[in-house]
Amino acid sequence: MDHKEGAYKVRDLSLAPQGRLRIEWAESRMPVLMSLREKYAKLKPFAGYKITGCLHVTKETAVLIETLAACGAEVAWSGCNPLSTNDEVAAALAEAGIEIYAWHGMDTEEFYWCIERSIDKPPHTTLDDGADLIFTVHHKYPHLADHIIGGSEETTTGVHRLRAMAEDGKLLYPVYAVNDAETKWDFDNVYGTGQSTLDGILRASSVMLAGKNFVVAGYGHCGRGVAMRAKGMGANVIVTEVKPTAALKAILEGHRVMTMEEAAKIGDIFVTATGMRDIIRGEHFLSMKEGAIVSNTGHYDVELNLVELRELAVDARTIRDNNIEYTLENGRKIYVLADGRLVNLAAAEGHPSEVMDMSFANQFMAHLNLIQAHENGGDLSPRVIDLPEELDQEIARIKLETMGLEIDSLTEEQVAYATDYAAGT
Ligand code: ARJ
Repeated sequence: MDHKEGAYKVRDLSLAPQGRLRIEWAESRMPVLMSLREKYAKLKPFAGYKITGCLHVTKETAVLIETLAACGAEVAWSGCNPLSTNDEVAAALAEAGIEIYAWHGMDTEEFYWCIERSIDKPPHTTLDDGADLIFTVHHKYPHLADHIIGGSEETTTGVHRLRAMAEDGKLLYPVYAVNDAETKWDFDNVYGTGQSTLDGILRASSVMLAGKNFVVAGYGHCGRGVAMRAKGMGANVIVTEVKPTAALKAILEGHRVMTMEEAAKIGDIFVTATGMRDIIRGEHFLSMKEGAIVSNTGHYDVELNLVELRELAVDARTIRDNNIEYTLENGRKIYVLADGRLVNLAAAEGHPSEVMDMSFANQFMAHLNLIQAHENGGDLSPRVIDLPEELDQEIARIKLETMGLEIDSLTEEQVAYATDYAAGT
């Protein structure tokens, strides 16, 4: 492990050149974020501010980190999942002088050690995916909140928890719900998760999807994307849900809907995307077919109850990277991918750069808004804040432009018609 006290801790600094190539590849596919870099690198709006982030250390995240740094920020970073760090990318960031504490395969104690090092020098803003950094500040170092202007949160699970915290009056500073921007959840969560989850399952298993019973637990935005792409590959998709409207959407989309108890008996491949714990439990593992493949794509590793699985297993061995074969008392074999951690980031590279481009443009703007509110006496009361709708349109507009696409605009008559309450049949 390469560790320079106070500056970085990564797996192996000599991996930096490979990491740099990956980052350059991502840059070439992230035109919106790169255009923000070009625009604000001249103005240096983050000069004099420290931004601490806790988000998967991938090539896309590196483009965000280096954009913040190019715009004047002092950046410190840790990964938000023990299995999602790309060691090459982490090395390249350390070599570029970023304060980074992240390596693939860390344990829980090391995970929190990394977060704590990233706030040894108090940040002005925090950037989370899953809220572990902001919770560490709130639960263990609440005095830091006096120094912190605000934060941002990347994902659905994190935003849910922060809203609950705000309702209880426990939130100490304002947090932008980046996840809730349309150019985040309606793209990253759907098309990003759809592609990267299948990518992770395929890298870890290399199985044929066509003709398989593919069970998706949870038909939120992430589950919808996974189901759509699995269907496109020829799988027979089965959806399990607890929410009536979500189940209805799944059935009208052409998927089958049933309980997990029923799905467990016939599924070949399982993916959880619910944000809830214990979706697949001991009783389900026991009723599965020989050779069933089980994975999770939700943020936390609580959706598969692997404690119960391990109790039921008489044998376990790693059969391929990110794929453990459990032999049950009943003689059947069950394959668990990426230890039940988010399979798209642990077994593949996460969402493609093209979609993270928009998510991270929102992140960048959230921090810019916080700093500007701080400098201009804006409202910084503790609450969960939505990004403005105009920003979604602006990000989508730049994205379309970089894709070489043009769209129509309304004529003056059409604009007037839209609000003309005298018009009718
Ligand atoms: C960094 C990624 C990537 C990637 O935006 C996505 C989200 O909400 C997550 C929940 O933890 C994962 C995050 N994500 C997906 N792909 N973050 N780089 N390539």
